Amino acid sequence: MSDVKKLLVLPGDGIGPEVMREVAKVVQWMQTHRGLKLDIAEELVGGASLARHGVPIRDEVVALAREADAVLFGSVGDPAWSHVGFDKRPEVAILRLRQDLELFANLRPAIVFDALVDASTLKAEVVRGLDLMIVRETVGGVYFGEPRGIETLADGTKRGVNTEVYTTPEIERVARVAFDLARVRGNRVCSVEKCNVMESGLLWKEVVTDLHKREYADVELSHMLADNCAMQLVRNPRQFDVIVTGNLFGDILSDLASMLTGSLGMLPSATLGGERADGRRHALYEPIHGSAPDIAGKGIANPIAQILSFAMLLRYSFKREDDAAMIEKAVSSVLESGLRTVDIMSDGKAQVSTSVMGDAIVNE
Ligand code: GGG
Repeated sequence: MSDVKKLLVLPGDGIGPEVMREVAKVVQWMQTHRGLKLDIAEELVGGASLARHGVPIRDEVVALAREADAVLFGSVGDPAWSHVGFDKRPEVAILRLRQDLELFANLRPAIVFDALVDASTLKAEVVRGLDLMIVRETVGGVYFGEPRGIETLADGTKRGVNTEVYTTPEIERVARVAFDLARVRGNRVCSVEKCNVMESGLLWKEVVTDLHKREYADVELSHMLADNCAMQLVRNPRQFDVIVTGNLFGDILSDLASMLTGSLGMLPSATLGGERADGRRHALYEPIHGSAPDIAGKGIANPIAQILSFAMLLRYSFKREDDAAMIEKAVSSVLESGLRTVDIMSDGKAQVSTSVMGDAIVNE
């Protein structure tokens, strides 16, 4: 087997290309100093692809993603395309990659760096040491369930429909990822749904409970309604180790959790999926934040979530734990030194641009 890894880079829209430029510096450093051998391809997705090719993602790009050892994704979303139908929205790029490569388990770690306890929305004593993993299901649920669409009724009013659908295998496979992760972390899983009002939530709870009984009785399992979970994350986030939940709740709860760490610009993610032809797993790495059109082009975006996404790529896809840990340590040291992008700024710290933050992490 060749030790050259195929990496597909998809910067996307808005701040996506800006923060990806900083990752490129880290990638270059790893190639020069750590013997990382990469065959890198870069392609347009999202609004950038719509503008050039008329589609949010081309079939050729999906094929490249299928062949790649890992995909490093930026962010998609562009207000210029907000008026168009769903099949022509920039976000279709990421939804299609998740579906076509069966990227079903999105790992979203929310970790509070010691240097950033004061940047958290919560009091330092509530968040210090927080290390939480949200496992979000990403190819099912209300994002993809049928029927869906907007129809015009006989009286001229319109009706918008989405449907939450989950099957037993879909729930089991993502729960398995959560239980396996818990075993090498704090050994606790909290399964989150809304079984008090939703049939899909009832099935979710039943399937997770059965799987736990059959295969994971050694892991502590609890269940929580999604609304209660949102409240508990703000009240006492350290009660959680691994949270496993559906597509929509996972998206919302992880954005909430990001503010416990200081900023949406701090949270990376890994989305793991189906088997490739060679038996290995497809995987895509992206920050949880979107394209942030309001700050795009200003050189102030925080590149840390994108850089930490590359660290997750090294850990999960390339099995380079030492290199992943080195990047995380560099981020921690730079934050300790007092450098801050504007989103994590607090009194007495030095506000720096996207590229100065990237350079500082590489130097470290
Ligand atoms: N890097 C994440 C990103 O680009 N998000 C855009 C988005 O809206 N994605 C849909 C989703 O993840 O729910």
